[in-house]
Amino acid sequence: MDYIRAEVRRKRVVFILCPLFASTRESAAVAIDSCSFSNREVKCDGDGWEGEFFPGISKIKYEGPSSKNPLSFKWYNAEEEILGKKMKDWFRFSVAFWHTFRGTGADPFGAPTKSWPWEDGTNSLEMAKRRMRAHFEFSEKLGVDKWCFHDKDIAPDGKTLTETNANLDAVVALAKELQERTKITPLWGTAQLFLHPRYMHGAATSSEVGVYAYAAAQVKKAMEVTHYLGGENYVFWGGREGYQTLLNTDMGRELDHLASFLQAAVNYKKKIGFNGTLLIEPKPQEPTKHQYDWDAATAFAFLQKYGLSGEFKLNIECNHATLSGHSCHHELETARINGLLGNIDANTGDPQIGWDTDQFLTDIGEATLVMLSVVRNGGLAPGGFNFDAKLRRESTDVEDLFIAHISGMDTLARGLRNVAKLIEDGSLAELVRKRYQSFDTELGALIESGKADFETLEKKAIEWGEPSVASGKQELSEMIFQSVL
Ligand code: XUL
Ligand code: CO
Repeated sequence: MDYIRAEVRRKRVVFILCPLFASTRESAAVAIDSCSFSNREVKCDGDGWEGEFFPGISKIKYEGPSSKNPLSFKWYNAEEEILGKKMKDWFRFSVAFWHTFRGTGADPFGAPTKSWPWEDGTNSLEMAKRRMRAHFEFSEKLGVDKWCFHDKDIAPDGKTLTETNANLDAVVALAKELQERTKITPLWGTAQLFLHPRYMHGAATSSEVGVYAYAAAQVKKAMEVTHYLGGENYVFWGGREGYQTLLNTDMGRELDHLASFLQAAVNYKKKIGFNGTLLIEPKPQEPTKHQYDWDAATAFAFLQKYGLSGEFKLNIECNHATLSGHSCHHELETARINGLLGNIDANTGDPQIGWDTDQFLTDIGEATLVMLSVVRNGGLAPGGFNFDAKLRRESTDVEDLFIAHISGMDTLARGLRNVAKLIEDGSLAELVRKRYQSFDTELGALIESGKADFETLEKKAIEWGEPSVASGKQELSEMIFQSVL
């Protein structure tokens, strides 16, 4: 299975395509953004890589459940129609640039483990461009036509904000060119407001007004770039919007600041004509002890309090859901019944590990529950499924990047197929309908229209006497659910 590594050879082009800029690598990389494409041969001036990044892998195909080929889909068949929609339209899968192309395998106890052939160990602009080309080739071969990014993982920082923005523009220009050729566009973009030490107290909730302003400038630019690339959503994940101790924290003031920040984002979005959905991604903690967007219900209450409900939806991440003590299904349903289900960061945690392990989802039962919410929601568009998931530290072959995504896509595809079976069978929906049928009555209608006062209800209680209480049929519901897996 390690044949790719053997086949891949780092091929360096020392600016033969661009003699004008041959003096230094960096100057060539800054000046040139154009690539030429022919029969999969991609040549880009100045990024030091010629030919394919994944030469041993061709476009991943659907081969059906009996296939033993790890580089094929067994359950995900993009064009197949299920429940009235093509599978690709139910999912709208996206590759997360930060995990797949910036994930190093490092953990708090150990050094990076990945050594992808295209990486040269630097965070240069040249490297950023080469990596971007690798990303588009990867997604095209995988058959995924969306991607998600943080501003910081696609381009290196400069010495000043102006230089940083210029670096981002240079990489974005290349991304735009690659997008035009591949038809791969951003599901969402975001600003990374948690890595740099300036954000140690938070970004929009920092105690420093200068940091608040800097974060605003960063979000402004990231929104512009997402808009320019045709992104369909924009995400706010408040990694450091929270506290370590309430003893040194004015929580009320910080939440007011966060609301002002998000309102300014709404205003700017309208100003630049960006029609994408703004998404809040709840997470209870990590890196802070307590994050303000704890879970879907907390985020909803926050949006309501500050009059922002109509302007935002939620990006539910399954691993964040379990960190907050809920199931992913609970978080999805909470978002859905409040009209807030906008996107899913598709991943899972480990049942024994208490932190955000960001694993690819492989549990078919879990995937079926996820898809139950998605189908009830009528899909996610303009949102989709972003694989906010990473290879395990110990998975170090290039092909593992493909296998992980294929496995995640197949698992969710099985979930969708199972939901179709559940719907066709109809007995679970019938069980739920029957459970509430006492409300399909005159009194039930009065209650559900909010018109039943306590006097009327007391009269009924006296008239009817002790109510009869039916079985909840939990085991039967579980039996029906199991039967489709
Ligand atoms: C962190 C997380 C982020 C967001 C984007 O737990 O999920 O990657 O999805 O900032
Ligand atoms: Co996420």
